[in-house]
Amino acid sequence: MKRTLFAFIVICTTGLCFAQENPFVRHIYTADPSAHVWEDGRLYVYPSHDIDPPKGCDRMDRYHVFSTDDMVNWTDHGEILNSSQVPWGRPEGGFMWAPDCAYRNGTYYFYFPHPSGTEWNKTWKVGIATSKKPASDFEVQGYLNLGEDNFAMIDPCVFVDDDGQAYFYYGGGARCAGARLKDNMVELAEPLTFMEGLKDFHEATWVFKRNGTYYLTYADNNREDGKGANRLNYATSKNPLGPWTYQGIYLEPTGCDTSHGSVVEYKGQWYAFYHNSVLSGRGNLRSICVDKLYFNADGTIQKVVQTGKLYKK
Ligand code: FUB
Repeated sequence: MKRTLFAFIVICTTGLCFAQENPFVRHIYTADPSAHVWEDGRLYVYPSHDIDPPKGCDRMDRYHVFSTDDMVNWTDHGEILNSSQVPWGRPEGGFMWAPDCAYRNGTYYFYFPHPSGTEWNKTWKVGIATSKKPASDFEVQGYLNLGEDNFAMIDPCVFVDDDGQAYFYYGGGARCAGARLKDNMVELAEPLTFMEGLKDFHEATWVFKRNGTYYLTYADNNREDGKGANRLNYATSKNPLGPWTYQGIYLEPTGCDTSHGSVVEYKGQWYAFYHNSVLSGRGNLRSICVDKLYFNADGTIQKVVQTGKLYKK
C-alpha cells in the first residue's frame, strides 16, 4: 500500500511529477544520470534513455530531462533530442549514450556521444546541442573536434571550475582523457591528455570539486560470472587534469551491465546519482536513482547506501 502511494504519479502543469522512491523515474527506463544545479535553483538530471525491448545499448535513440527543487517531486520535461535530429548521425540512428550538460553565459550546452557511421564503435563523435533553456529547445550545432581516433569516444563530461574555466573529459575503451575547453565551449583549447593515476578505468567519467579538491569518479571493469558488475570508483587531485590519486570504490554493483553516476551538492547535501535494474530485472533496462553521499573528515567518500528495493543477484 505504502509503495503504491509512493509510486503515485501526480499530473502537474509542467509535466509529470513523481513522489520520491528509488528508482525515481518509473514510467520510462533511464540510465547514466548527469546531475547539475542551475541558476534557477533547480537540480536537473540529464540521463540517457534505455528502450524496451533492448538490444544491448543499440536502440537508445533519445533523451529526456528531469528536474526537482526538493529531491522528492520530479518533473519530466519530455524528450529534448532524438537521433533523427542529428544531421551527421549514423543513418540507422540509436546509440545516444551517456550525455552531459554545461551552462555558460546564458547558454546550455548539451554534449552527447553518438556515432556518425554504421560502424558505430569506430565513428563516435561528441555532438553538441545548445539552448537558452535547460530542458527544451535544444538545437544540434555540430560536434567537438577530438582528433582522428574516434574509437569509444563516449561518456563526455564537462566540469566548469570556480574561475569559469571549463574542462572536457571523455572516457571509454579503458582510457580517460581531458583538456581545457575554449570559452566558446565547442572547441578544445589544447590537445587531450590521458588522465594518470586511475585504477582499472572503464568508462563513465564525472568530475566535481569540493573544498579545493577535484574528484574524478568512474566505472571500473569488475565482472562477476561473466556479467558486468561494475563499481563506481574515485580518485582525487589538486589539479582538474590530474595526475590523480586513486581513493577506492564508493558505489558497489547495482545489478546492471554497466555502472555510471554523478555526484552533486544540492541545498547543503551531497548526492550520488546512479542507475540500477530493479524495475526491469534486466541489466540493460536501467533506471536512475539517487541516494545521499557522505564525506569523511579527510575528504574521502563513504560507501553509498543504495536505498529502495535493493538489487539482489
Ligand atoms: O548507456 C550506454 C553506455 O552504457 C554509457 O555510455 C556507458 O557509460 C554505460 O553506462
